[in-house]
Amino acid sequence: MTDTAPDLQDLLRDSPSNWGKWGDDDEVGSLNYLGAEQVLAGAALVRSGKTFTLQRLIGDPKGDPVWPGRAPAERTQIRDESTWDATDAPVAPGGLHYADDKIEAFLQGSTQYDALGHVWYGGKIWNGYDARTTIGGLTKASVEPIARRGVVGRAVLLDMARFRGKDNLDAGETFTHEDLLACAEAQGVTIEKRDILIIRTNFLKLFHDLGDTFYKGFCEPGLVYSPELVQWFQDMEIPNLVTDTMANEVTTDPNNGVTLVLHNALMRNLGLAFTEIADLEAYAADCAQDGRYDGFYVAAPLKVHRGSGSPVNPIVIK
Ligand code: UVW
Repeated sequence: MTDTAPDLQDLLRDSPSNWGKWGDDDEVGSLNYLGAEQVLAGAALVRSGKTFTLQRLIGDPKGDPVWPGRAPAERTQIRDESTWDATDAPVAPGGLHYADDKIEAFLQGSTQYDALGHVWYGGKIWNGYDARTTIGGLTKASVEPIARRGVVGRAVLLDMARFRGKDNLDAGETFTHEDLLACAEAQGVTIEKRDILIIRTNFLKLFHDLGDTFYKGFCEPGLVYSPELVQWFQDMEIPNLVTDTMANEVTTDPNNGVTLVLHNALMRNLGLAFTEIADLEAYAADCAQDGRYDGFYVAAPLKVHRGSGSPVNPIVIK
């Protein structure tokens, strides 16, 4: 926070809230907007059978982009053919050999769903639960209820990089809901109520292009807070925001100096699910080629007890 940055409690004092809307015990928030009608509308978009997986590779030989303070996943080989070079190697009847490995990973260190209780201010997380329910692992609004439910519906890709005629958006570059609408119009697609929004910036291309200097003055591009933007998300009943950046929004709001305002205005207050670090390249190239920017989206993070997030490999089917 800069010296002059307002407190989130003051900035978002009059911001809309969905706390209590789906009951006092709700833990999946705006995903409640995705009912049978939305699933069927999404499924009805399947025409070509083309599928696109949106997860970035874990253990990319070129490196895995992670939010500052997190480390990329480390995979360790536990057993492989060399295990059986040892004289005390395990012997299975029939001569079975096998490979085993494990990863040590931040649950938010790859393409991921955030739990609704992942961020907060003022001592309260989503739905008004006490922030102390996060201590030692989330007992409220963890990623587990999202994982149990799954996320299925109509998705619209908004290719902001192509719309702005760029390979990738620049550090700190912002856009608003009005820009999303202009992008949709240029792409010939309509954003409907309860759509899952997928936004492409291709910013993380720079992680590999720039190497060590990538994190200097770190500020991702993305959506920027305004009361009108929050109200638009509320009116449109958007259940899920998916982007190819680490945090789905401009890191530091250029208008007020606050970090990750929308995590709070959209996730904490409205209950919007956030999906981050998606790989949208093959999918976006196909949309640009066939001109179809809507598709059937299916995703489920892993069922991690008390987890504040979880890796995911969403699929879009056209
Ligand atoms: C933070 O909110 C710090 O991280 P993420 O971008 O994973 O939501």
